[in-house]
Amino acid sequence: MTLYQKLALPGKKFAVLIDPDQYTVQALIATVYAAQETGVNLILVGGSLVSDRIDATIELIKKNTDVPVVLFPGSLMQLSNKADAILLLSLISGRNPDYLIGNHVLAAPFLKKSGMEILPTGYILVGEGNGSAVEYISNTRPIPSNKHDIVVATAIAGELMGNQLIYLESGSGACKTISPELIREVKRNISIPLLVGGGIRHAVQVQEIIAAGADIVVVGNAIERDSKSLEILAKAVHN
Ligand code: 1GP
Repeated sequence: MTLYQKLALPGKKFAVLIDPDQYTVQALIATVYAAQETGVNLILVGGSLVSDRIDATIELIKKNTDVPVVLFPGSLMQLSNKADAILLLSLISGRNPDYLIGNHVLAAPFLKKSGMEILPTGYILVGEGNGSAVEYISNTRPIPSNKHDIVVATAIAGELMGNQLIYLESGSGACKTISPELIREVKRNISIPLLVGGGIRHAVQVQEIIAAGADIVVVGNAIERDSKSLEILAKAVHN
């Protein structure tokens, strides 16, 4: 069974995002063990700016767990063929051609050769334009969070264009997570799995996001800051 087929199976999934720069080797191994123990479904690896070698981080993770490792590349510098799969992100909330096709062309020969599973993902940045790292680095504007109709239309377009996943992103460390109302509306209008991430810190937020229809909840920052939250948030997803 491919990873995508597993992701599309019924049941809520929990993805932990590892930004290699934010972990010591020891902390990374501890987090990976905790991920394995608590039934984390995916480990995403990436960040807006990464100075550490992605390959080494992925190899270390894979040595310590069999949880699938998926690249979540912030740029072409974060490509690796060591992961199980890659979120091939199209930043469809934005209008920067590099993040819609340019980088994909540059990466395509490498990705084809890598043999990794490719997960085409419509990536939708939502927020008030308060300067998230994704917004700044990608040089795109997010869709304002009260413009539900535009977010929904963007998600529908993402699916119609052949993406296999839709990712609603409010930006790493965001003060406001994607609202349950917006998740509900997007979910009602698409038939592919929906990832939601950005600013999720508490179990109650996870429960609301899951209840609204998210299929995969992504958490990075909260776990970097406090390793105990991994267990609490994983329970909130799976219970
Ligand atoms: C960022 O959605 C992810 O791309 C995770 O966000 O780091 O705020 O959990 P956090």
